[in-house]
Amino acid sequence: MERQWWKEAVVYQIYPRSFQDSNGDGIGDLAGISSRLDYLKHLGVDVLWISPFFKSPNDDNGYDISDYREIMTEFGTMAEFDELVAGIHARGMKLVMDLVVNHSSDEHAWFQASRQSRTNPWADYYIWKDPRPEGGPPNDWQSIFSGSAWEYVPERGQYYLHLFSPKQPDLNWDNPAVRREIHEMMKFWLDKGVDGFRMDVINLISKSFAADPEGEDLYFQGPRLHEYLQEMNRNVLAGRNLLTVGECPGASPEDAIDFTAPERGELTMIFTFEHMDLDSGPGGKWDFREFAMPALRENLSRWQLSLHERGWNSLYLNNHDQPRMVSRFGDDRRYPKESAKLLAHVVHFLEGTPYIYQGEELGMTNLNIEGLDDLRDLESINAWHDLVEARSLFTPEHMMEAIRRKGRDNARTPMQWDDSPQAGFTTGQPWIRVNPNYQWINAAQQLSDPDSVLQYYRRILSLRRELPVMVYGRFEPLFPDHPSLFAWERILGEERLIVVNNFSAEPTPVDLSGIARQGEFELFLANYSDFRLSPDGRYELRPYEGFVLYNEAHEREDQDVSGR
Ligand code: TEU
Ligand code: CA
Repeated sequence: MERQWWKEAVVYQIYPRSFQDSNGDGIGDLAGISSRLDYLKHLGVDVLWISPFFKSPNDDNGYDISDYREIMTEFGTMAEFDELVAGIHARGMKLVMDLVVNHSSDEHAWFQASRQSRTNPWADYYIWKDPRPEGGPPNDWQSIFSGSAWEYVPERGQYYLHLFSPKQPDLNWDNPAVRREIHEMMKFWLDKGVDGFRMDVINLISKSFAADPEGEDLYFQGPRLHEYLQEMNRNVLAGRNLLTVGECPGASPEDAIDFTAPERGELTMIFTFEHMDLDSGPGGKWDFREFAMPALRENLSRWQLSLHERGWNSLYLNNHDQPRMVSRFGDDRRYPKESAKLLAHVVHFLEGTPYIYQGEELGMTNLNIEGLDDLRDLESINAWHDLVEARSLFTPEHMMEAIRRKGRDNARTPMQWDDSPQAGFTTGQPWIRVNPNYQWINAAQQLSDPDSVLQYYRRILSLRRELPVMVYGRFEPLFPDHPSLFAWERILGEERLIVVNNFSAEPTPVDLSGIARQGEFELFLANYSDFRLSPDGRYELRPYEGFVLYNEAHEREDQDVSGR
């Protein structure tokens, strides 16, 4: 078991547009993040992953970059970026930037030149194809944001590929000049103090038209993908001890081992999405289904057992593309605090590097989207126009419920700092509506409430720094067929953790007498502050109740279990 800083770290994801506004224009910015670094240090996170802050026309909120070496106008200046990096490092934290190089913006100088003709130096920086003989796009590939994945440009008499929006043309990684440009750009930011990269849809960079003409597999991994990652590693990453996490929709555990096995020289970890599609039907994301814990348990257990000592997992239950985890996997109406703390057990007590999405540590919930006016995200807006208006595949009622449950705007409401107007996010008009529950779900209130979700997260993060078993312990499932219990052990030498979670609103008995001998374990953590160890190892768990036991195989200072 090779120790690595990025295995022991906890990462906090910031969506800058919604984190903290510093100049009253209703849009979060870099100076706003700088003003909240003490809060993040107090929370106890080690790494900040900041979603894109580069020059962009914001067709997809920064995931469409028009200049990779300039700061987005709304977010601030390069001087403010340098100040932010200095502030992060001064507090002993690290910065991971978002590398969005599967595609650029169509307003990037490379594309503006490339679209002019077939013979300019940037002509092959993107993926251009002739129309079908009978006219029309070269094949039926669909964009992930609805509609054809091809856009016609009369100047070239050709179509260009955009797996996302038409303003996000895919870069041609088969062109060595493109790869060189990207490597040099990465070095530019490393020289400015960046400590790692989150790589946007990095498993899509190698295309193959022959292998998948009808585009059945939206997230197709092309033949030269691993070659390009190994080249990037050799030319840029190697020897710098960076955290690199590849966003790899569609990746399997076997793929993850190919990406993260140390001897392969590619990435330190990836984001998988299998557990993000468990409440989707055959019709995809908008064809929503009720969440069922056993499906999540089965999936996460398989990834734990598959990657142990062969690769490395990332652990997350929400981000800027997914609905809030307490609303999706917990019960944000009857047991908001209990289920938020319970879900933290799932993210932080499995083997892998945990990721906290801004506001998760407060138990922030979905927005309860009321109508199209609430929407800002092109994925949801395009899907509405396509699936309801254009092709009537869903009724307006179904689609609105689908967006209410799965829409990305749920994750993008402003951070809830306090109960002042606009939750302390801005003194202006926020770019997206603040969730009205900020009056009782906010950082200021929770900083002074010992029993809050925030204090529970602080407790968990401080324990991770103390106990190697939490980082490196082997995962062993418990009660794998129980209808509502998600429980497991972590084992590292003599050290053992037992984690038990009741994922239902019903009281649930659990018997640990055969697993934890009397007096062998101490109570480590419990999301109901009055939970106590039972001498016979039998418990009647309350709704969304969970706890963590530890077998004292490791000397520890303080004895406080409830996160206080
Ligand atoms: O997301 C890629 C991706 O997988 C998303 O399309 C996701 O599956 C979907 O939105 C969930 O419905 C990355 C970024 O995280 C996302 O914000 C960008 O919109 C996208 O790439 C294009 O850059
Ligand atoms: Ca601002």
